[in-house]
Amino acid sequence: MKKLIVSQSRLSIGVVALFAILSISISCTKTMNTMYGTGNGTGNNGGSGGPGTNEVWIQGMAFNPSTITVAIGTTITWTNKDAVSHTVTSNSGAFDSGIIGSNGTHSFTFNTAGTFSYYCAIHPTMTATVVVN
Ligand SMILES: [Cu+2]
Repeated sequence: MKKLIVSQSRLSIGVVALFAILSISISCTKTMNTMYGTGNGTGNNGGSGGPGTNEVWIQGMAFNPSTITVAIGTTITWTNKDAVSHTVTSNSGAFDSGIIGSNGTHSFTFNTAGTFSYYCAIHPTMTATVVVN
């Protein structure tokens, strides 16, 4: 009888530990989404080494910020900080930069509200979003 009780309590500890691990990993995922999902539309002016307002840097094979939110009529400028060429290509065909060489820039004015997904045609795993409202 005593042995049975011991093994039951071990089982409950195991179940509790499992739930604790699960909830920790779930909250980690949520934190990651918060950190990387929304991006930073305002950027960092003032020489801190990040993209300025209405700017997207293409750096380290990624668009930074990955989501930028602007008002209708805003011109966004992409700057290629990488050594390799990239493109800024709309999934819907709304815009396409063509090849942007290293240190090159491309600007586009968004006159229509909406969510515009885009990617790099050379490296299609590079994806990002412009939200216009
Ligand atoms: Cu690319």
